[in-house]
Amino acid sequence: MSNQPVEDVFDAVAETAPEIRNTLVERVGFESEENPSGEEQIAADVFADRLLEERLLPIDGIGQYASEERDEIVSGGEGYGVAVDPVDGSSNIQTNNAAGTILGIYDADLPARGETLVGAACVLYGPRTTMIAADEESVTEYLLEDGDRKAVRENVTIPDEPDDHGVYGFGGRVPDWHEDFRAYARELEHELRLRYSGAMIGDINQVLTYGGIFAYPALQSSPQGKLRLQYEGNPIGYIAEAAGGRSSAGDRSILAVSADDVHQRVPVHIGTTEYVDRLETALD
Ligand code: FDP
Repeated sequence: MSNQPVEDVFDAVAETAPEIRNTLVERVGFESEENPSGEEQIAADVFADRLLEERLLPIDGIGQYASEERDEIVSGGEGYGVAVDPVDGSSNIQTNNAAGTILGIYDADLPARGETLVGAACVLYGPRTTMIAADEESVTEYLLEDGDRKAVRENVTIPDEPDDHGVYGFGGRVPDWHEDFRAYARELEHELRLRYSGAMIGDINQVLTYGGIFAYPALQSSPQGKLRLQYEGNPIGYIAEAAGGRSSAGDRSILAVSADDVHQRVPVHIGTTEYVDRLETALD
């Protein structure tokens, strides 16, 4: 049985995606403000955030809206909490490369553990606008056109034995990685092809298609890495696990990490089970 608020959120994202895509063309300038993580905001970040709040919060069964672009969680009554990264990979906009939108729908007050997720979705603004959406029953890839979503891949699963096409992509500067992570990356150089786009969604879509592993690991300068738990690590971890892969914060599923702050960061390792298992062994 489908979960109506979750379906309504997926519909609203499909309806909003063309407008966000247009804004990536029109609003590429920087704002004077920084977001709560201290990063520069582009006008598209702010616009997409307001649009998504306006479309998602009024949905029946949605009670809270949080996003990368604002300090406070907004309340709108009873229901699930939605945490959103309105424009993921915004630094790619300047160079005309891939960007995305990510969101997680939690059956709990935000900030919440990933184990309380009841749905998650990520939109990729590439040559085509697509959305991978997972709920408690399935993972589906949709083509988003004219405000509608059309399923193009049912039961998305991460290949568990990547052949020649398997990929890896790791964020952060190599000298800033911990030694054990660096050694693990060295091993993979012999097995997988390097793909790193600077937008998590672009890289995750490659891993979901070809198999392999994406990571933004703990850094010596930032023990929790860069990516945010509520609107990046958890939703993408949920999609990957629902697609038969694994997520890890280094020693356990990202979904098991306790949430204390809506903007907290988490080391992210996501992909084919074998590679995430090996990563955990390497970091042990
Ligand atoms: P961005 O800051 O451009 O929005 O959200 C964080 C993120 O992009 C991810 O999409 C991406 O994987 C990562 O940061 C890229 O970080 P680096 O520039 O450090 O590689």
